[in-house]
This record gives sequence, structure tokens and C-alpha cells, in this order.
Amino acid sequence: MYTIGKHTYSEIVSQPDAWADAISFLKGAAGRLTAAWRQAAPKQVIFIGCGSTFYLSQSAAKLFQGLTGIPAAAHPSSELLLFPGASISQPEETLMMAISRSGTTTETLVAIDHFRKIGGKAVWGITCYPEESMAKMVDEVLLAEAAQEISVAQTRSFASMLVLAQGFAALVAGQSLDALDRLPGLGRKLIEAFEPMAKSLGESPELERFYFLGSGVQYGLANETMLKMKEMSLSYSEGYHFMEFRHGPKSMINRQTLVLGLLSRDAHPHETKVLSEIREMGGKVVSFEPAAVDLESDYQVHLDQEIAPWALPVLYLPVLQLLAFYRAVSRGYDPDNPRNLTSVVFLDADAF
Ligand code: F1P
Repeated sequence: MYTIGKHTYSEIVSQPDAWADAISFLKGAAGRLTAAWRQAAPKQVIFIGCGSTFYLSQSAAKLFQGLTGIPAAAHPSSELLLFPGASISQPEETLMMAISRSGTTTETLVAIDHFRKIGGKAVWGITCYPEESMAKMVDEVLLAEAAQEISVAQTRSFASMLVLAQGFAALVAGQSLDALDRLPGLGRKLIEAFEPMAKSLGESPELERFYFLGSGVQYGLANETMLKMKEMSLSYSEGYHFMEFRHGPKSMINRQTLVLGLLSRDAHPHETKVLSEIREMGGKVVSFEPAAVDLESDYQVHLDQEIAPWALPVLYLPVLQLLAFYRAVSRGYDPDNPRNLTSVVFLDADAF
């Protein structure tokens, strides 16, 4: 369909198939992973990654602790290299979940090494490439092979690795993975229903700045979709917690502003108030609704009200990825090869 950005486009619209592959992996590995978790029995979990996979870690940590009650935190891999003492306590009681699409990002590989050296209890990994370094360094690996991508910007890889992280939390919490089964079908319906809206907004010449708001599990997703808008379309975009937006950033609202609100079920009333205030200030609002609630917004994306809350997060992504794609193409950029970026950041490992 598109010559410019053809890989990115096909990777976005095909992602429900990759989610299905990740769900199959989880179901096949459930017994092994549950036994390995019981064997490790950590008191806490840290999730690490870089760029998109750090943002994935942010969402995964919130989801994991919320579902299991086990303390969890997210760190950029670099923080463990530069400030280990301020980032990790009781490594001997800690399981590290390292997340990397490529499995080759230097900061993440070195962070795993450092964690082992200080007596880390266990290291698991989430990746798309089983034959790359990280998969060989970890005790257990969760794979999203069908989500491998040609594009630099992560889309179906991110979403499929998020499905794996959701499934990991569910397994530890003793939840049935069957709650994931409806995701691919729901993803296809969302893409079909809302691609026209994403295209129309992406091509809107009057829009100049974008704010992605999310709280709890959605904060990491707000940052990730902010990053997609930056990486693909070189647009001014920021991600914030909903309630934080009042504390200064809202000063930037103008008629050229589009705010994407990733609403939650639990904090919905507080979050929708922020969106109403933004509209009163002249900003346009798109609300992503986990439940069918009528809200004063310019555009509403109804996700699904039946699905288990822990299975829901991945549904926020496809429409927002398409928004970034269409804005990039409308501005004459090729999302397959974003300016100044490479698929993997390689550094001198000996420097750390
Ligand atoms: C991490 C990463 C990506 C970013 C860009 C450069 O890669 O920072 O998040 O979008 O592609 O690399 P990985 O460790 O997840 O492979």
C-alpha cells in the first residue's frame, strides 16, 4: 500500500498475528516458566531496557507489582551501569527481567553482566531474537520471534514483547493465560475501525505538538507512543502522568495541540477531568477508553470492556502507532529509516 514506510506500515497492521505467536509461546512455556519462578522465588523484580524497551519496562513493572503484590521497578539499562548502588538493593533477592528487541544492545548486555557480578539471583529475558547474545546470557527467555522487524522504530516487536510481559505477570499471579486469547481479534478490529481516524489526524496540517498522557501501567505506554511520534515524524511530543500534566506542562496547550489520553479503569474519573480541562484550554483530545463510557472528547477509541485488566495494555498501541506513521508520511519522512537513528545502539562495553 505505501512505498515510503512500507515495512513500518506492514509491521503495524500485521501485529495481531505476532501477538498470537507470543501467546502461543507463553502457553507452551507456561509450565517451565512457572517452575523456574518457584525455583528462583525472588523477593523483588527489576525490569530493564533502553529507549522503547525501557518504556516497556515501566509498564511491565507497574503491571507486575499490581497483579502479584511483589515489589517491581523499572530502570534504563544505563542506570545500572552508572549508578548501581542507587538502582539495585539486595541483588541476591532480585530477579532481573532484561527486555531487548535485538538482544544485542550494549548497555543491556553489560547491565546483565554487572548484575551477575554483584550476586543477582536470576536473570530472565524478553526478546525477538533467540540466536542473539542476550538470549544466551539469561536463565529463562521469553520469545516473540514472529515480531522481528525491519524498521528501526519498534512497533509489533514492542507490542508482542508487552504481551509476553503481561503473560509473565499473569503466570506469577496464577492467572489463566486464556484471557489473552481475544487480543489478536480485538487488535484487528481496532486497526480496521480507527485507522481512518489515525490517518486523518496524522495528516492534519494544523497540529504541531502532541502530549501522551497515561497513569499506572499506561505511563510507560504514553512514553512509548510519544517516542514513536518523535522517531517517525520528528514532531514535538511529550509523555506525562495524567495528574502531573496540571503541574506546569499544561501551560503549553494551544489550538495546535493534540492530547492522547490513555485512560484507565481505576482512575478514570480523575483522568477524564484532566482531559476536560485541556479541551477548555483549546486543545484537541483523543481518549482511549477501556470501558464504553461517554466522555467529552473530540475522538474516542473504545478498547474493550470485557477483557481482563492485565490483558488490556497492548490494545492501546496500534492506533497510536498508526497516528505516528501517517504524520511521518504526510510530512515526507520515511518511518522505515528515521533520521539520526539506528536499530541498535552499540557502545564500547569495556568503557563501563
Ligand atoms: C533499544 C533501542 C530502541 C530504539 C532504537 C535503538 O533496542 O533503544 O528502543 O527504538 O531502535 O535501540 P533493543 O535493546 O530493544 O533492541
